[in-house]
Amino acid sequence: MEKTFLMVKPDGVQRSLIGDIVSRFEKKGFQLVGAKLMSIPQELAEQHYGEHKERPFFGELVDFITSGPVFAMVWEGENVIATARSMMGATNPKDAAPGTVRGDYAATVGKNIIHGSDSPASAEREISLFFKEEELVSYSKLISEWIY
Ligand code: IDP
Repeated sequence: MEKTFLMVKPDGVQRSLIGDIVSRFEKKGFQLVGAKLMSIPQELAEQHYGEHKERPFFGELVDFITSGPVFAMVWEGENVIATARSMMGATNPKDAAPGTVRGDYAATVGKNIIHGSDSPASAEREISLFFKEEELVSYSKLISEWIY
């Protein structure tokens, strides 16, 4: 089963959106297999956003993601990587469709509430950056046979 890394960013935590966001993915039928509220150390933030190192907003991005606690999660399900991205909405909330997390709750690209891995390679990389193997839980739910 595919896994992805999702994270409620500091703005989403401050705005009390953890429960709503978890609920959306649960109701969709995905399964939570790891979660923690944490403060991101500077070095982890720089690694996580390493692909944006040369972008003009990199410093701002690292400052923002380390500015308060985040809620880091690993979700499991069929096609969860791509489906979670579409449930998050476009990176810039002005382009995000209503019904998506960013479309419903965010107003600017710098404070867009949620992060989600954009490919199988980034999911693997980000899960291992944020979680130790023993922090992920493997379990089955009887409801799965009504989803798949
Ligand atoms: P994603 O989060 O939808 O995958 P990325 O292009 O990987 O989007 O960008 C990472 C994060 O960097 C975005 O979620 C957003 O918070 C921030 N970001 C992207 N473009 C800009 C920008 O032009 N100004 C400020 N922040 C930006």
